[in-house]
Amino acid sequence: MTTATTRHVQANPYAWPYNGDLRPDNTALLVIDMQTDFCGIGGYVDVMGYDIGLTRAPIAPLQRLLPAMRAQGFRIIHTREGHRPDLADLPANKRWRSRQIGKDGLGIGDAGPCGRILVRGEPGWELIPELAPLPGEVVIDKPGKGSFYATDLDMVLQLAGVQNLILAGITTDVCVHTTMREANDRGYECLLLSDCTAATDPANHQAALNMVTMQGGVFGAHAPSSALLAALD
Ligand code: C5J
Repeated sequence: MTTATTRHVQANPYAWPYNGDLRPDNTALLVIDMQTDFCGIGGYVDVMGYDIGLTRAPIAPLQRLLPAMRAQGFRIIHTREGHRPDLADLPANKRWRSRQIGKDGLGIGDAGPCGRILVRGEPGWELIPELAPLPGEVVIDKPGKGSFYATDLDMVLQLAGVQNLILAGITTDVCVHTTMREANDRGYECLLLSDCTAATDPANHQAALNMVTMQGGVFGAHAPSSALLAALD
């Protein structure tokens, strides 16, 4: 489809979106799992021994991007990974694997420095205050890595008429990539923001970006947030 006015982000491997139809009415920004457990002191990623300086890198670019997108009326949706306090939605293998690396064998559901790890309602599970949702912005609670699995995200996007999905948050190689793949299979036109995402391993971040661009953009495209801001200007 072509529209009277077309707008593109200079992205890799193609100018995004493919049809140039980029509007607040048909485009949402999905901010994935910017929770203390993934980027705060004493959270899950910290307990696992990873450098939270890496997973905190998207905060500053997102603090620049969010006001610009909100000012133009773009829909902002946030996600949180987490489990019910009784852990009824935590697969045994996910719990077992999470205990293989954590300090003192701590894993998902166990009490850590920020409360029970990745359990809904605990301090570590909260979205970080620097990127707190505004009133009225949808927050999706997800038990898995993908944001579509066992959530109403697809329904929320469909009812809002969203066709283009811009992905930000952490971690690039796990929850962001899983979500991008899920979204791609559902027909959403996806853009991953390279500086508004991060992984616990910079090589994995780069590999995740490379995977997006295979086969002419098999999952969509990626670009720095500066390219998106330039397109919205
Ligand atoms: C992980 C996520 N890495 N949000 N979750 O376990 O990427």
